Amino acid sequence: MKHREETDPDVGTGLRIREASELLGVPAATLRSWEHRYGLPVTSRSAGGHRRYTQAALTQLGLMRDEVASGQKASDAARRVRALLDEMSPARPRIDAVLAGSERRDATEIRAALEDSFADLGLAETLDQVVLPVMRQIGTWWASGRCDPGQEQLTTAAVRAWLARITTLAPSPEPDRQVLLATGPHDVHTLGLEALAAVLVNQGTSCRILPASTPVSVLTTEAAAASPSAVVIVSHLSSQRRSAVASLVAVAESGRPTFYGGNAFRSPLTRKRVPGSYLGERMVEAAAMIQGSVRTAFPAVEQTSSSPA
Ligand code: B12
Repeated sequence: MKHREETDPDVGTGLRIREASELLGVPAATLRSWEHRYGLPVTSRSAGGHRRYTQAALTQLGLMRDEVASGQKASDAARRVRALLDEMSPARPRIDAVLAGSERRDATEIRAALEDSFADLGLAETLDQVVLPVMRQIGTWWASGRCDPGQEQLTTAAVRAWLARITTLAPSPEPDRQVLLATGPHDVHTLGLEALAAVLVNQGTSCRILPASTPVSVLTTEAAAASPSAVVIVSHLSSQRRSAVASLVAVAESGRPTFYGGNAFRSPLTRKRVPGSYLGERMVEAAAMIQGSVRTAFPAVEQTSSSPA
């Protein structure tokens, strides 16, 4: 008898798991486990819900296989693969320019490098290919002692200031489509939210970011008062994931479209029984998911704005 996946009429883009497994010489169960444990790669799914492996996913898995074959523990291999992918990115010179400013502790240089990247690559690519890899690198340097708290804080402040500028300079968004964004109750990592807000605002959706470490009570009060068309919760600290899930539960109970993301939810195991939709790793795709729900909530506004003049 044929496997259900083989008879699935929906052929999405990319290889099926069996084909990827044969091509890479890695058992399908191992491919599933790498995705579950390390989010590597985050596969797209067919309409029938089956994994599809794109060329980019196969490249990541090939690197992972080689790292593991060289004797690395799978968790260390996953870390190295992420670093290698950043190295291979065509945005590498832009990343290096921002990091050079960071090493010189020059906030103006950091912002100028981001501005150059924006002019060259656009907002989406600058966020996903430059800003996030830079922050990951800063995190790695911080953890290894190469970067002290002063350098980390200066870099974070410069990046946030640039994001604020990009957001402020965007054309005025639709006031009746608001997305409410917050961190978990014990998490101060707002930068990812600020990056997402920059994309949403530039797409015409207004955003309100609540102050860091938002208590559940503040979140629910604000959500009830503002009636946002979507709520986003981000958490980076694995130790504080539970409290972020409590925020998600509280918002989801009110029936509002709820989304979440961040390092604390990277592996699929951490997303089990979490209410709401996981936003994934890329800001642009996350914004597209949210815009989808905003459009459903405001179909009339969408029709008016997209009809020919
Ligand atoms: C900047 C930063 C800070 C700043 C935050 C400033 C701010 N306003 O945001 C400051 C200095 C305040 C800070 C404090 C701390 N931090 Co900190 N911080 C970081 C750093 C360098 C970047 C954070 C960030 O913006 N990440 C976003 C991107 C760069 O992360 P990413 O891995 O690429 O994320 C992927 C996905 O999760 C997803 N994603 C991430 N964010 C979002 C957001 C949205 C909306 C979407 C859709 C997707 C998405 O996309 C990415 C692509 O795959 C990270 C390093 C890191 N790798 O994240 C550490 C990091 C998150 N911090 C860490 C720690 C431990 C701390 C402190 C506890 C340190 C301390 N001892 O004081 C405190 C925590 C305080 C608290 N209660 O929250 C650890 C967390 C470890 C863990 N897994 O729990 C990290 C990972 C550093 C490390 N290597 O150990 N931090």
